[in-house]
Amino acid sequence: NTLDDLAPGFDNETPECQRSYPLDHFNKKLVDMLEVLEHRRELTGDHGNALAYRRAMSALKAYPRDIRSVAEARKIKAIGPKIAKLEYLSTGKIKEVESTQTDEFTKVMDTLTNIYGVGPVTATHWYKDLGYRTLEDVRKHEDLTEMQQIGLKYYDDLRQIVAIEEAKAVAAVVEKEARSIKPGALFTLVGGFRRGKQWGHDVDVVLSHEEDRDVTGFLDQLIHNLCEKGDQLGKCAYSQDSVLTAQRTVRSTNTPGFIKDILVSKTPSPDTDDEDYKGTQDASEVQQCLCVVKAPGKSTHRRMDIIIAPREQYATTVLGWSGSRQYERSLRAYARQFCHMKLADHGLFHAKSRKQVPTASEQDVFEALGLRYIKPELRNM
Ligand code: DCP
Ligand code: MG
Repeated sequence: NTLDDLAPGFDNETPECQRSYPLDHFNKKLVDMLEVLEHRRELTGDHGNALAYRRAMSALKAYPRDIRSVAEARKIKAIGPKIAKLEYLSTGKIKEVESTQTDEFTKVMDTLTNIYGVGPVTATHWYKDLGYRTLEDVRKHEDLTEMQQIGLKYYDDLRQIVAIEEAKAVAAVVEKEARSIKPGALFTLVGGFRRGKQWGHDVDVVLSHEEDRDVTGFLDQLIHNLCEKGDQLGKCAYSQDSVLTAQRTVRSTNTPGFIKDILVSKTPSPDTDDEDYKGTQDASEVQQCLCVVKAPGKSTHRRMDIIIAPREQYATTVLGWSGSRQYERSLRAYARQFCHMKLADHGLFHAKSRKQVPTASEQDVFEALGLRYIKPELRNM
């Protein structure tokens, strides 16, 4: 099942999570077009076809040369006949991609789903049932969630992409403040930047420290300091108590410091497949603060995710937040299907006994799954 005559080293039987996905690959143009189609299928609720496109894209990203013919595409297991037959391989174009780019539904859906807190289901309802077409229409909507209100408020800023230099500067503010609270704090810039991307849509960081298993106090203190301190160094509008109680369930808005608004600050809810694990030892103690920040001296607001995990859950949290989303999915599916283990942000567990497998590093996780280590730069699946 190797394609040695065409693409030496590419084997159809290699598990998805054992392939290398460099940022630059040979089939970028085709993958970009398939992404448009995949996105459109998701928007119209055609999840099965969207998944088929994602599978094909994953294989193409790992494929060691540009695909040159339908026959070649057909040899790749993840590429079904429908995708292989796309006119791209003869014309270099895909008609549906071109028509999609000028299609009103897609344009409006993009506008609406670019509001933080608005997913495809809400956007479709607004488009089809309420006839919304513009942000002005949305602003008149009476039942916007707080998250959507914040999303609208920073709409233009949050659409601007973040360069890695700014991401590092933003991350450094948090790292410094965290170390002023806990000198030995562990800190990793995760997300796309860890995978070598030069641009991203937000800044994701994961923190930990060796001391307590309960990291809520650490996160509360960090959020408090970051809400209070910023380039304006104004008086904090919130007493420490109100921040500490407010941020656990709701959010703080219009704070004078580095953190401007808090979208979510809580323990993430368990995965949907977590029903079996309720009340067992593998409850997540990972805490998160999803917020909007403004770096000192900058004028554009940025989305930032600050994640804190106890030391025992740090490696898997770093792994889980390093992405890509698709790579995480493939790794978790592998753990489930071939190792009878559950891999989550908060740890690696034996599925049956629910006992945690100690993992001090990402390497430990791959090793426990019997896998070759794939470094972050090769996880751009
Ligand atoms: N993630 C997660 N749980 C969430 C959100 C994200 O586990 N609620 C994970 C999946 C992603 C990673 O964290 O792989 C980072 O999420 P982003 O959406 O920020 O994705 P990237 O950083 O890869 O992309 P971008 O460069 O667009 O920011
Ligand atoms: Mg990111």
